[in-house]
Order: sequence, then C-alpha cells, then structure tokens
Amino acid sequence: MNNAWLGLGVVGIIVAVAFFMFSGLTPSVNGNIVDEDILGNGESQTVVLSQEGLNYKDVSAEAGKPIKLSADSSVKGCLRSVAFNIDGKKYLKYLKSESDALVLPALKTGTYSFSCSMGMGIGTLVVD
Ligand SMILES: [Cu+2]
Repeated sequence: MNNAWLGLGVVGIIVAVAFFMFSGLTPSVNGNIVDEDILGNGESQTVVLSQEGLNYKDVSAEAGKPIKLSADSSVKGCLRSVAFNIDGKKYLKYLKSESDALVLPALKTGTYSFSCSMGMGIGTLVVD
C-alpha cells in the first residue's frame, strides 16, 4: 500500500467516524415535518419541564395523546437540550425558548426516563 492509498484510507475512516457521530446526534424523528406527522389533526397535550437541582422535576402526561414538551425558564444550560429514547427511536430537541417544544408521539402507560443530550441531567415522565 503506498502513501496515497493510506491517506485515502485515513480520510475514509475520518469521514465514516464523523458520519456516525453526527448521525448519532441527529434526531431520527424531529423537525417540523415529522412533528406535524406525529401531531396529525388530533389533540395533543402540553407538558412543561422545570429544573430541580441538577435534574428535571418529574412530569406526568396522559396516555394516548401526543405530547408537546417545553421547558420553563428554570431549565438552564444543557438541560434545555432534551433527549428521549422510546422504543429504539431517539427524540431530541434543543428548547431554545419557552415556546419551543419537543414533540413526542402518543405514549402507552408507563414510566419513561429522559435526560439532557449529554445524559447528565435526568428526569422521569410518568404516563397514565
Ligand atoms: Cu447535560
């Protein structure tokens, strides 16, 4: 293998690593179009997060209704970037202002844990 091929190989690895890093950070379900698909024409409910210490205060929601999750002004720093992993799907959004919302699909009864996108601050969503 000469140096040119070796160089190409290295570039290829860097591109592949960058791709996987970014695909990991990019929400698989997010953005306006998909949000609209989740919300449809049906009713949704709004859940407002607040911060308690370094974590989120527990929140609750009704089962069977899509959720618009927003964060009040008590939520600071990286906790404004909220990440859920539900049935293998990632839902992630940076809630820049109080009017931004992370849209979640209608959920079944259960307890769902979530975190900031770094996995540092944690919270619990109870659905019943
Ligand atoms: Cu964090």
